[in-house]
Amino acid sequence: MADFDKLAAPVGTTLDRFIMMRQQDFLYATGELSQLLRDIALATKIVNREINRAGLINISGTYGAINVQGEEQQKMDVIANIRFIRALKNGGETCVIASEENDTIIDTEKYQGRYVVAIDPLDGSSNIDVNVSVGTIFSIYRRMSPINTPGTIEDFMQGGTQQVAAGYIIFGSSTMFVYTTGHGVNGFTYEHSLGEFFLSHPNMKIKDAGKIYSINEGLAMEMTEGVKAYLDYCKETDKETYRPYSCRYIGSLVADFHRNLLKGGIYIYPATKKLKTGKLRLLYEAFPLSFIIEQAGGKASDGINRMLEIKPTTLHQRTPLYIGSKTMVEKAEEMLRIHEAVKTSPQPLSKVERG
Ligand code: P6P
Repeated sequence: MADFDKLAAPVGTTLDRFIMMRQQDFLYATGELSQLLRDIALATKIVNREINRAGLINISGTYGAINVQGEEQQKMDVIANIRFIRALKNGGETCVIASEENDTIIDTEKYQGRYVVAIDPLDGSSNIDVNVSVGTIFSIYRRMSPINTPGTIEDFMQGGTQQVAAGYIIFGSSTMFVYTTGHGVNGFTYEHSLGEFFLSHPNMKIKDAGKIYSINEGLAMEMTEGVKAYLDYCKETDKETYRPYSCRYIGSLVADFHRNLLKGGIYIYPATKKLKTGKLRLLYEAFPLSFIIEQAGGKASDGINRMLEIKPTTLHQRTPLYIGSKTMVEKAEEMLRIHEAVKTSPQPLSKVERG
């Protein structure tokens, strides 16, 4: 009977059905945001297929161009970018797109679209050649610009607290689609044989305290005293706070973030001597992951200011990123305050910037 029970077991809730079921959660429940999320999921399935056979169809390696980040584009960067842009254009709900791979905003010519999407189509793509997990990160806002006109760059300058949805896809040992619309975080695992995402991680929450820290310690000499003090803290022995922590750094933001979300931990990409405002991008990396981590009970900052309240000024601006378990991020922030002179910035008094 066991085999029969297994055969007859329900397959679970698909992403499509979950999005439709939760549609009433959205302030503007007219189905457009649901359709947008489905458009992203469709492109994800296509990208997933290509990543899984990258070594077989000669799409590993570099494309032979440098993107706006000054980074060498991988072939899969270009393919993923094309796939997501095309899916969003054809879906019709998005009037304008900001992509890590494009210098300027992308006009979809769908001026009825009420949403704008900022996306990192394939973060960590240089890892594909060595079979390490990679990911896509997206952030969605309602447009500010008038309907029936082209979307504008101001549509992307609303600030992290104005996101209506955010998510990531991790292409790893399994492919998962994780997203929030401000009503908790839910994770879906891709069933290749059915071509569907199924709810596998309902209502995801991060532990207040973990024992994993993720940072490129090879850059430690370029980091500030506060960060170095926190790294020393991570290595000290203290049973009450599970120290010494384990250092786990995959070199793929989505993979490190996802592991920390499931197990507890902190990911740090700080300011360095070379990258004075950090390496990671505010609009399509830090903001969406910060929305998700706060919805999961965690915390995200630039080391001083709440990440979601950072004021965006340019499309590809970078930011230091401290993100993960609440008490671990707070400890890192405390170390920065103790070890680094802080000066008031032109921002409101409640905001300070490192010296
Ligand atoms: P580094 C990948 O290029 C990425 O943007 C993130 O996915 C990753 O966490 C980080 O950069 C790795 O950077 O300087 O440690 O190689």
